[in-house]
Amino acid sequence: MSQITIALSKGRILEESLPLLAKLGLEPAGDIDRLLRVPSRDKNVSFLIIRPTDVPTYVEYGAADMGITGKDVLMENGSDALYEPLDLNIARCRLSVAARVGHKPGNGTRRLRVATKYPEIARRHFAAKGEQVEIIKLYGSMELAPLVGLSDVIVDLVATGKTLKANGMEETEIICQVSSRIVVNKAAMKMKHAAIQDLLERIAKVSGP
Ligand code: PRT
Ligand code: MG
Repeated sequence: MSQITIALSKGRILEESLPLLAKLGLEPAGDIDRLLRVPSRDKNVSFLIIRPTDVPTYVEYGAADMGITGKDVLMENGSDALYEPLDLNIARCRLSVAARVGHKPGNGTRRLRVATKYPEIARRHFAAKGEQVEIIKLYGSMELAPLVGLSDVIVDLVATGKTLKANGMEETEIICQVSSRIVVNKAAMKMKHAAIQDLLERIAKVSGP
């Protein structure tokens, strides 16, 4: 049986990945809060615990055979080098445009300023509508930007909408729905076909819509 390395996304995706893996008897066997590399209860499977944004890189270069990360991450970074065979339907949220409540942006003469951790997704979204915008790249706390005049709108993930509401903001457009996906290295898909196919089938059974 081939050895399979799976790159897991730290944080909220990990929290929702663990119960799913547990159903397959694939719990990490080690301290996932500290270790970056953890064996599983199945001796043929081991895990890397890394940031969601790093998962595509590890899988693309074959440092991991497969991985779990958010569709937002895959859309932003372009995932042509990876197979994306499975939607896990976990860590569900949406990518939205949001603005301050009551401030309808985009009527001014200057270009709309968009603050976001997702410059590519934002650029494509507004370009598709024929809107020239100025993108301001941030690494977190996007909700702050319109409140202090850094931007007119933000493009960010929304789940319950509580964070927007707490900051006096509201969604003005939904760009797309987001959930976590399995990605697979293309060479591994060929070289370790049986093992990966078997895993994918088992995961598909426990990741209902
Ligand atoms: O390493 P990196 O910085 O990329 O990741 P991170 O440290 O931000 O990781 P983490 O744990 O936040 O997980 C990010 C991934 O979880 C995203 O890439 C999504 O695929 C997924 N996800 C699902 C979410 C949310 N739901 C979500 N609600 N990521 C972030 N949020 C934010 C949201 O933007 C808001 O600020 O959580 C806050 C609460 O949302 P509300 O709407 O419920 O208030
Ligand atoms: Mg975060």
